[in-house]
Amino acid sequence: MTTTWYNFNKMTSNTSPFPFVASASSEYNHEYEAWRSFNGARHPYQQWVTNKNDTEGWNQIYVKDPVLVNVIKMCSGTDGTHASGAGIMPQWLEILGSNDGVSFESLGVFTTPLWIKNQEREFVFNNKKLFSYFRISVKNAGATGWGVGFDEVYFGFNPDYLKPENKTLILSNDEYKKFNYKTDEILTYEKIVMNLTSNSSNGYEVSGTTALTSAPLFHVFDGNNGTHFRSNSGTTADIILKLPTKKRIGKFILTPYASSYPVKYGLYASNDGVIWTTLKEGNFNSTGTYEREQILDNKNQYIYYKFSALSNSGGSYVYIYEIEFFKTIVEKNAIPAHWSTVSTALPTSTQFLEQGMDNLSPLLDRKVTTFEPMPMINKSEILGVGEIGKVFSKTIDLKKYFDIRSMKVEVK
Ligand SMILES: [Ca+2]
Ligand SMILES: [Ca+2]
Repeated sequence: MTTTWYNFNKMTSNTSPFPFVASASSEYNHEYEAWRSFNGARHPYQQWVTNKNDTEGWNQIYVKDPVLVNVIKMCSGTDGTHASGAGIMPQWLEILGSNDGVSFESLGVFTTPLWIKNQEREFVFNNKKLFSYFRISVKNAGATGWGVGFDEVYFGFNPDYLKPENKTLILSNDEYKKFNYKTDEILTYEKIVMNLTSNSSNGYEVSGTTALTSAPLFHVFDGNNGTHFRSNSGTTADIILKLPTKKRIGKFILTPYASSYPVKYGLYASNDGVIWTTLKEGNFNSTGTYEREQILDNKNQYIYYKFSALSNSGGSYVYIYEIEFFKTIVEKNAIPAHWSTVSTALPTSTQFLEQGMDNLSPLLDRKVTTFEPMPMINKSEILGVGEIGKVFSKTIDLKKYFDIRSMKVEVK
């Protein structure tokens, strides 16, 4: 299901519109107040930043009616090079919720790579509680002459992000078993250090589109963000890298030149240099000279990888500073769904509550109580002809089942 984003990002001051209130640990100056991170607009002068040189702080919003939030989207500004733009963004953040603005509960802690301009990152956390205050605590390494902050944060809810409670305890073949959901594999990435000094060096081979003599192909693999490749002519380019040995490449980062950089791109893999498998195709949708990181859904090892610039941002060349490839390392394998044995003996009540059922208290709590005396109604008219006596009745409907332990009838 898609994420529902709450309509909080409409603030025009720290206290408007009513009843929203934004506040922060500190504010750089009147152009960088707390509310500017909840105003739906992006830098310049549309973001919150702490006091100069602070490396940590917090910003919070009060939204009055408690809501369920389990994802935030944090955005950087439109300024990529200036410290006030991407430079103020946090490398560590904690999301907290509160209903009194005093006592806060931690909902999630994250670390992030460095930010680039115009970037949006979503942070998902497992929260089932409603809150009316949301605080984002942030830290960074310190942007020269600036503090730490963020341009915009949106708050959302997605039911898919709610982790199911595992209450699957069953008795099967004299064993108490529970169901274990599928887990994803955990991947990390390790940079392949190439530091090429020619198109054929260190065991690597680079080929592709004809390059300008002063800006050869291997410049994108020389580990230097100041040296670039420039195609001789044309708005497309191919750069083919042959590795010394097969590797599972799972990520690449492209550092584009300031102009004529790739916009539409493809990343392909091959083991013979003839038949190519598409690993990813897409568009770099922002401008400027910064890194563009792409994760690849690649489960195989290949010896050839090809980056193709399928269109460029203008001009009749393709310029690229650097392409870094990263090898995938599987930290933890995926585990398929399965049943596991919890106990061969009758589980304890704690095990039942944790793994087999919800606590039904107070719904089914039992207590002994005494009703107020109730007068009965004379129903003697139901007696048939010739029958002698008196009949009294009273109907009690408590809308639920209960035991009658004793009953006392008094006749007055
Ligand atoms: Ca903003
Ligand atoms: Ca380079």
